[in-house]
Amino acid sequence: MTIAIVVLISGRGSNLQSIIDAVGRGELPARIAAVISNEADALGLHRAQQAGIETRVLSHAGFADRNDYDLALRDLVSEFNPDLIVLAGFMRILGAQFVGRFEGRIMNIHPSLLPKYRGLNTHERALADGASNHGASVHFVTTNLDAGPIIVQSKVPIYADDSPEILAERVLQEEHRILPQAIRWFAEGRLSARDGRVLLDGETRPEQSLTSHRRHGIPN
Ligand code: NHR
Ligand code: GAR
Repeated sequence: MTIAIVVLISGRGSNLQSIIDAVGRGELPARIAAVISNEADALGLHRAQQAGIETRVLSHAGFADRNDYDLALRDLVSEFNPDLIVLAGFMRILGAQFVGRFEGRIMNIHPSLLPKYRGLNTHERALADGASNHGASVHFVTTNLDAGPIIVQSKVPIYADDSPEILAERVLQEEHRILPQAIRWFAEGRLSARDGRVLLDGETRPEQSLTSHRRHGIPN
């Protein structure tokens, strides 16, 4: 069985690329039915086209309110009959009209160790706090922003001389690993969201299932 995925993006699309590559290597029993961006100039749209994937742009700018955009996006996504919707650097908050339609079938990659640093500018905030580690989370999307049940996380160290950009790059490498991993579990029918919890192989997922980051191949 191959599942159909719709990927929502807003920009660079490196996480999208990690999915395209995993599908290309035969690691995901999935096909990307469409890539949809709310930004017309998103680099990720070119990545999709290169891979022969259908693209659509639905700009939020033309809509009077969030609800109208949600409805339009819901209808556009529905045209592709996806089994799973992946937010991969998608920068618009989605409301109940959208989320309700696809309950338990939307996942997001977020650049922090949730529940820490929901929302935006996570790397700056982790550095400002003097945190010693940071990371990325894949979670199911609910109407509570960045608060849906966590599927998988990966932790990276923060070093004294880190800039937000260097830290973002370290986190991004982990994103590119855990997002395809989570999609693979879903595509294999091993992963679901039930009653606000994540089930993997029939077992409740521990809320913080951390994998450790290795720098230059040396375990820390
Ligand atoms: N929607 C719901 N309902 N739940 C989530 O968990 C969502 C979501 C939509 C996007 C991604 C999220 C992230 O991983 C995400 C998770 C955008 C904003 C934001 O404030 C915050 C979090 C995330 C995405 N967006 C501004 C807005 O007004 C716009 C910012 C901009 O355009 O630059 O929507 O971080
Ligand atoms: C990624 O770091 C992703 O986690 C983050 O934006 C970047 C997108 O990169 N997502 C958010 O901040 C969502 N609000 P990409 O376009 O190269 O995948």
